[in-house]
Amino acid sequence: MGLKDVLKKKIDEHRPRIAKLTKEFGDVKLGEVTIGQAIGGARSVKCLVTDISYLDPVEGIRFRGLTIPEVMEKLPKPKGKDYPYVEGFWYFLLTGDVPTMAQAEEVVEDFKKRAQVPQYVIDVLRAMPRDTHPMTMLSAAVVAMQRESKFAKFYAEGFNKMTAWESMYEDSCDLLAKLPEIAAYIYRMKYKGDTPIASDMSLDFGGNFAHMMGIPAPYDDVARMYFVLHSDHESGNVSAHTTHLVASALSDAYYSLSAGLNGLAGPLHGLANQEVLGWIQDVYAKLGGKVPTKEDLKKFLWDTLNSGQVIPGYGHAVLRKTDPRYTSQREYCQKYLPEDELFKVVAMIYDVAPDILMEHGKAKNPWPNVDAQSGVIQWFYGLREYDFYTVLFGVGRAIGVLANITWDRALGYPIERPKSVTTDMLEAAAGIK
Ligand code: FAM
Repeated sequence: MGLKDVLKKKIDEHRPRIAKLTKEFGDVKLGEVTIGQAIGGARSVKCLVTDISYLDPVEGIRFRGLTIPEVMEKLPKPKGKDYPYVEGFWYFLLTGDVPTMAQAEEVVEDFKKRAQVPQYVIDVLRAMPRDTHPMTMLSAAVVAMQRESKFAKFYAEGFNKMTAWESMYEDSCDLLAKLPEIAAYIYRMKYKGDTPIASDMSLDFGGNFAHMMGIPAPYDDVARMYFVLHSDHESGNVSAHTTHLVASALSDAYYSLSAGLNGLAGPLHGLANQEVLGWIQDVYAKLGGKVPTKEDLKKFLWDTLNSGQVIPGYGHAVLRKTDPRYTSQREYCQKYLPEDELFKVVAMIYDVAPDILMEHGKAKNPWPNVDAQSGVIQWFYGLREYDFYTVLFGVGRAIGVLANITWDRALGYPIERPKSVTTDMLEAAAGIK
């Protein structure tokens, strides 16, 4: 059975569970909402459902029940490589089943048929001023392709709720398969003297991306690792939630992903990774252009905090321990770039920052998040244009959010519509008016 057939079987099995919960247990309470949560970004309010990933505050992310090390170990990998096929991971996120090598390779071949980027998308990118942020280019390229949407066509020709997921699935595969070329085209056009590299259809998602970026192995494995690590972080984060919200209006995958990417482009979300690397280099430069002593670094971190700034790459809205996505990248660095000076600074920050943040006493989570490490690896392999880092995050994030909106359509989730209240109402609820 191919991916779509396996998915159909899973969807048929899952639908009665949602129907039963809605019909018989719809009034069961999951929690209550405080004034603090209503004002404070709905933090921890349980009002979203996804089975693609779950973020435990202590354990970190699990994809379809597997931890990051388990995913890296169990999923099929290209011959001689350390990290799994992105295509096999897509299979896994959609179905919850670890694919066999044959199943993963079937998706690799399927993606090759879908990968060609229409010329008009290239024309759109070329028409934009070269100093446009690469995230703007990525988002524009995605929404420009909306005319290709099979879901939009399906809707226009007579919508059927039971089969709507099929065209959402087709759009999601089409879109995902094209993202490596779009991202690499933006990179080569913008930063490498307008020298795009043609796609090599003999390669998988990660391999072809590295090839089109013009960065030799093991960057293909870095790309696979990076895309898997950034794919999903349950549904409440800005990029995932935005994609889901827009799709809930029956907007297609192109509209929805483009919107999600716009959220990812914010400095408190995906853009943080470019900021973290800038800060680490600043630490390095200000402390003499060499790996500092622990004492000097401690003083620098205290000065940062005392001047009212945050320690970039540390803290998280949900997590309460070291982000396993950080650990995974740290292990990569320990294996492949242990002598790199920037990595040594990053490792030393990890040694001293948590204690300092605990003593400082503000941050609920003194441990590093995914962004504390990722720029260092990209920098090491010659990808030094910080602005582009969020695009890499965006290609990875697309895997998770597209799997989610395919399932949203399969389970017939309705248009999202939380309720707002006025400040007067909050004051009345608080008993002060
Ligand atoms: N350094 C210093 N102070 C920090 C801190 C840090 N790394 N993280 C949090 N705090 C402070 C925070 O500013 C707040 O202070 P005020 O009460 O004065 O406003 C207090 O601790 C409580 O914040 P929190 O509840 O622990 O964190 P939030 O859930 O509000 O915010 C983050 C979460 C990630 C925005 C925050 O920890 C932060 O600004 N970290 C540094 C920037 C960063 O690494 N961003 C990457 C986010 C990443 F996960 C992603 O989405 N890509």
